[in-house]
Amino acid sequence: MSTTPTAVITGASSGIGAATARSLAASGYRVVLTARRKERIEALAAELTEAGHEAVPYALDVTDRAAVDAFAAFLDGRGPVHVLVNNAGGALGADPVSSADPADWRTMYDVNVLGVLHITQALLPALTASGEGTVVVLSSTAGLATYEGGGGYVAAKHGAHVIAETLRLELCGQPVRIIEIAPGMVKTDEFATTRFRGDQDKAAAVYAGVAEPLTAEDVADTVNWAVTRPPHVNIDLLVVRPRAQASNYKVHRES
Ligand code: 8X3
Repeated sequence: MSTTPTAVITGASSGIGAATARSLAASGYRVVLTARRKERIEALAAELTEAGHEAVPYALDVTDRAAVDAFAAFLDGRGPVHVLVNNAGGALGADPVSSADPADWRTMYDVNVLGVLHITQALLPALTASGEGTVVVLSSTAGLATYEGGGGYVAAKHGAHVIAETLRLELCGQPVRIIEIAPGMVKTDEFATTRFRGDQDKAAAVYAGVAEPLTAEDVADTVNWAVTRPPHVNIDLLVVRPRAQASNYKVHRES
């Protein structure tokens, strides 16, 4: 059986997930790429394989518990899992609490909270079997503080933050560490566009005048650093923002 460590990345089809997959593959991990969009993860797996890395694509919706259990069964017998990067997530809408659509909140809770719960529960045996497992929860600065219009996303990301905090307590003494990475403003192809349902003007306004928002690669680099610390070192929580952002609502914009 291969001695190459295995890293599973959710939401690996684009943005931070894809960048994290590339980064961990370059660091010698066999990467298992999961996302709903099969063609995208197949293309990324082909790119990584072409570059001499080990990459396995597996189409998966983390909100579907039965599908997550089937994925865990697929991995079973293929060796332990060393790293799980819970990256799948996202925002939908920026409405005030008074008028937000509960359906958006449900969707955000499903992917940002239950998605993390499903796959972390399902892969914990394989992570424990590695003898030095690492669970990364990519939360957000929205998981630590609130802002107007953040409503449902802030609530969901607080949920992801609480999962990380609680798991760290519950797994203390077991060979699995829990790392939470909380990025602030990251400019990716899809985050703001998805949030504003394809409205490019609203999406662009999020980053307007900000000289250098973080990139997906910046966050991937942070994830890579955290997971490649020696196994006894636990980076509990790491907040990463662009220099131009001092808080979710204090952003320097050049006019
Ligand atoms: C993204 C950060 O400020 O859009 O997770 O909520 S923010």
